[in-house]
Amino acid sequence: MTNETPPAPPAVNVAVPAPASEAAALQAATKRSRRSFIGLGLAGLAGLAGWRYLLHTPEADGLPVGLRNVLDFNAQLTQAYSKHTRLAPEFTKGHARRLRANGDVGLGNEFDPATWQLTVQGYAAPGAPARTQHVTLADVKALPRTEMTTEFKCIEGWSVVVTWAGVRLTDFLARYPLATASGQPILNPAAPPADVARYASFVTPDEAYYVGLEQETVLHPQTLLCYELNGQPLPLEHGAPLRLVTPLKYGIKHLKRIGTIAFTDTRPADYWAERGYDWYAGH
Ligand SMILES: Nc1nc2c(c(=O)[nH]1)N[C@H]1C(S)=C(S)[C@@H](COP(=O)(O)O)O[C@H]1N2
Ligand SMILES: [Mo]
Repeated sequence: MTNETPPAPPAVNVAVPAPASEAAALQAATKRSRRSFIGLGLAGLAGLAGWRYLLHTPEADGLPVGLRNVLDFNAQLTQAYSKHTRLAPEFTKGHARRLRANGDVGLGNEFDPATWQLTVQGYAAPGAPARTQHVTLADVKALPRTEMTTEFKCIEGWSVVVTWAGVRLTDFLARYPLATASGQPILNPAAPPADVARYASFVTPDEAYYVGLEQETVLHPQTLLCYELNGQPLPLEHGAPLRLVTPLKYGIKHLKRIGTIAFTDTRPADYWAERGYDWYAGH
């Protein structure tokens, strides 16, 4: 399929119901994220309504007391929020099911997986020389292996639980430090260096399919470069030798057959965003 049709009512393809604990975890996660959004929304409204009052209270630390309180509250809020980096629910491997192949833009036959290399274009500050590195599949497989069983959701309205294996993008960037302008590695993704590129772009070798990710997703622990699906080497139609997996986003972002990754400060072109879908494609 090369066409995305408007979403049908969500249908979850899990043949066996998730055990109580997993189902409960999923429900709790949904409630939690809803609550935090409501909380942030109310805080925003209160901020607007109280703005004039805050600026007319007596001073503390050279700042109106009201404003000082708000700054402290905001710092707490930011901390509380980023401490709970949202994770997609994970399942036990027994819940994994077959994944259909969907979307073949950029997967033409003029391609030899045996000679494939990943091209990585480092983030270069304006005026600085470009840094480009070529990485083989063996190089990628030599990095720490991460496995996860998550729900894959296509924007067309179907979803299926599958097991992925590959390398975390952050583990890749610890070894190939191309996301920072200075070339320093990202050792702690929760507190990245100040000069990390704001975006990464992923493009097929023939440049026909392309997606962009914002920094938060680049650094997310469940963003993987995958070479295995359901315990088998990744098949060509699913994006061999290497594909992107990011389970907080719809399938449109899971680019198959990565040719080039580039780090940039400008929002990269995105195949389906150009065709009317949301650029972030989160769910
Ligand atoms: N190169 C490439 N990657 C792609 C697509 C595509 O057309 N070309 N389609 C996307 C869409 S819309 C979906 S739903 C998933 C499907 O992945 P699968 O074929 O492994 O199920 O791949 C995504 N990645
Ligand atoms: Mo899709």
